[in-house]
Amino acid sequence: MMQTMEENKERVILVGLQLGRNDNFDHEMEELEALCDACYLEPVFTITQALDAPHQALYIGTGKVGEVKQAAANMDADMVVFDDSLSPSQARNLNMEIGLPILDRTALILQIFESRAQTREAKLQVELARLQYMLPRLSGMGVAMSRQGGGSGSRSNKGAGEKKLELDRRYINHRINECKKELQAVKKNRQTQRKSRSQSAIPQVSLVGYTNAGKSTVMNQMLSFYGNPEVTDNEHKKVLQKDMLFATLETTVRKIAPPGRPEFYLSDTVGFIDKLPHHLVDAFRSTLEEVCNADLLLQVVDVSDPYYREHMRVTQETLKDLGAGDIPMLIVYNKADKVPTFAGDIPMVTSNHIHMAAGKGVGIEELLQMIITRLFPPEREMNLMLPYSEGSLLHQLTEQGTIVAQEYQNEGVYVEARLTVSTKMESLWRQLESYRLEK
Ligand SMILES: Nc1nc2c(ncn2[C@@H]2O[C@H](COP(=O)(O)OP(=O)(O)OP(=O)(O)O)[C@@H](O)[C@H]2O)c(=O)[nH]1
Ligand SMILES: [Mg+2]
Repeated sequence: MMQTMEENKERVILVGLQLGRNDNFDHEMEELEALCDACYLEPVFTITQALDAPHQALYIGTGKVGEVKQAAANMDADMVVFDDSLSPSQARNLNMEIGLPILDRTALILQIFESRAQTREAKLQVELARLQYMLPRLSGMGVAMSRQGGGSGSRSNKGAGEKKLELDRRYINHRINECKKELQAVKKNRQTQRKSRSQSAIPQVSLVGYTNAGKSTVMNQMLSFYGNPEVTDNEHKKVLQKDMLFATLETTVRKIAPPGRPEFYLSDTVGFIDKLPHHLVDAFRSTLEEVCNADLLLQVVDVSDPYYREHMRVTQETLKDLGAGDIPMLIVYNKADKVPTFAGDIPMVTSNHIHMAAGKGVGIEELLQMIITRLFPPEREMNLMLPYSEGSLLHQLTEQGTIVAQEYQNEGVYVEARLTVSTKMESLWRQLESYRLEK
């Protein structure tokens, strides 16, 4: 089966444009190859150009277009793949100049998402993103078609092509609305499930990070070590982990219940990538809502990837985009077994990061301990005499701590309370200090 896939691979020319001083360019080109691979396309030749700004009509310079055309003929290529997103008119011009189908990075990512989508929701989300991607590109095609139809462009005298374009556009808009409506319904259902989870007071932890970093592997190891003992089939609760881009497209939430220790929910979701098309981010917003509602994020990083810092930057930016930029986070430097300097010395733990190897089951216990310390910081008791003028301080303590006993006396309010010892509470501890009865 795989054999035939290999044989049928379409041959593509890769074209990359290095803009200004882009240090990340090599990485982007390598990633483009990996994206092609995931789409069963075989890169047979690469052409790059350095420019200060993309050519407005053709993205690359006119001379380069000739070079691409020549290379495509020499290498018997089926398509040309560009490294960034092309504007609809650039794609159309390039197609006319080169005479082969033109794909850009966005189209590749859409295609991968389409082939991976399993659930109704994921399928709808990808379809929505695809339709939104097509809409402006349709009009590009329409210009050519309306010329064929001989239409002048005036309202009363439309060419056949232009009429067809309008019908296509109407159909796409109609389908966009249908997708949105269906998604709304699916979303409601999931929100109800999430509501019951968030009301249960069990904290929620979300795995996030660049695609292929090992998020699903961490999830599966947590399930193997500490899956919910109430369900006997933790094996069935596992998610797909695989060495490919975007193995995961759905959000999965599982309960982690380590014996004798507090439980929490852990969610695994779609990974991020540089220049993730914004239609896709928008379309997957509801899938990613789980992330926005988390009490703690675990950012999984493939520390063996030479570009892992770049991946962390992209992850941080995407989280910010989603409105999850301020949620507390632990950094999981995964695949440390592949880095010679760490290999003999894992797991390695500090207060907010860990070097581990989820794939080898190394560091899972340590990671669990870090999560629990973060989610359930230790509490200390205190006795206070708060003057009546400190009403707002008492209010803060009621909100953020636990009041064990409280009595209104002449000199003020006598309070016995518990408050967590954590950096978040530092300022409150400081303000309460002078009213404590015993230190
Ligand atoms: N060497 C090594 N490989 C690992 C480790 N953890 C995960 N892997 C491998 O890395 C690949 C990707 O793992 P996944 O868990 O599917 O990655 P993911 O972050 O869920 O990826 P997407 O769902 O595609 O975004 C798989 O082939 C894993 O077996 C590790 O600690 N060491
Ligand atoms: Mg995954």
